[in-house]
Amino acid sequence: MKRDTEHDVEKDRDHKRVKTQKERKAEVKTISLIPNILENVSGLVTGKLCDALLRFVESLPRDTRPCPIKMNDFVKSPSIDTSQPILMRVIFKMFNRTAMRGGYTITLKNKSSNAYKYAGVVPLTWDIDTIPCVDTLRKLLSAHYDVEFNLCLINVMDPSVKEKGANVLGAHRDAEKGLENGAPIACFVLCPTAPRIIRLHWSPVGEAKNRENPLSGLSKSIDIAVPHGTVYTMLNWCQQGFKHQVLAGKEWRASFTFRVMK
Ligand SMILES: O=C(O)CCC(=O)C(=O)O
Repeated sequence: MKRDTEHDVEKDRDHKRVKTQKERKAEVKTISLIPNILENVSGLVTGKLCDALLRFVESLPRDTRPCPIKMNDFVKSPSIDTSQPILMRVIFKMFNRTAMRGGYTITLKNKSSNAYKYAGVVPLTWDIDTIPCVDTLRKLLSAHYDVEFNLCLINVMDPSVKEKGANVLGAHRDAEKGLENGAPIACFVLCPTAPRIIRLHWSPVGEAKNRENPLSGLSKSIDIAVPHGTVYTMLNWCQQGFKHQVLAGKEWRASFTFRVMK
């Protein structure tokens, strides 16, 4: 079949063109998923459960001490009350430098599952099943995807916290060794006032380098506004193909990210 008509060449050129900010903004609402890589599930979590999760997040204490003090006892011998989960900054070493994960995080896991690590560091961890609303969400998602989610990271981003990185989550992939290969990573989102933008960057590693960019070469990244009370799920080789990030926003947001530890 003859393909290189003038029209096709025009079309290709158009596709390869770098998008303007205005065009990217317009895309946010229209591109909502990538088949078999990213999906948005609405209607799975009832209003009642959503409200319970919202109340739970709002009731959580935060480690509000200055960063250098937080750093000293993120892992061991905490000098704060850890009898209940507390939102903490995650601190770890990367390339011999101290790095801090964006937002405030709580790590929850099932009693029987292995510990989660950030660059080799095991953070303070609480049991999922001591928090009934989170455990209900875990069971719902496990049944939906037919896997046993056994780890949940709660992440809160809040623009009213004037601490570096407290309101964003930088581009990263969840390629931690301890995770079950290829299992979905499901993320339930609370953003009662305004949705935040999730950005997915095409950044293939390993075997994904042999794959075609599922964004059809249109773009290196896509922006997605995930609505309040819905779940977005990274499927199959999403982690190998893409990095994901949460952009800064003007309104508070929380997420519950469920993973399967080996
Ligand atoms: O909050 C989100 O949407 C993403 C969370 C995330 O990427 C993570 O927990 O690693």
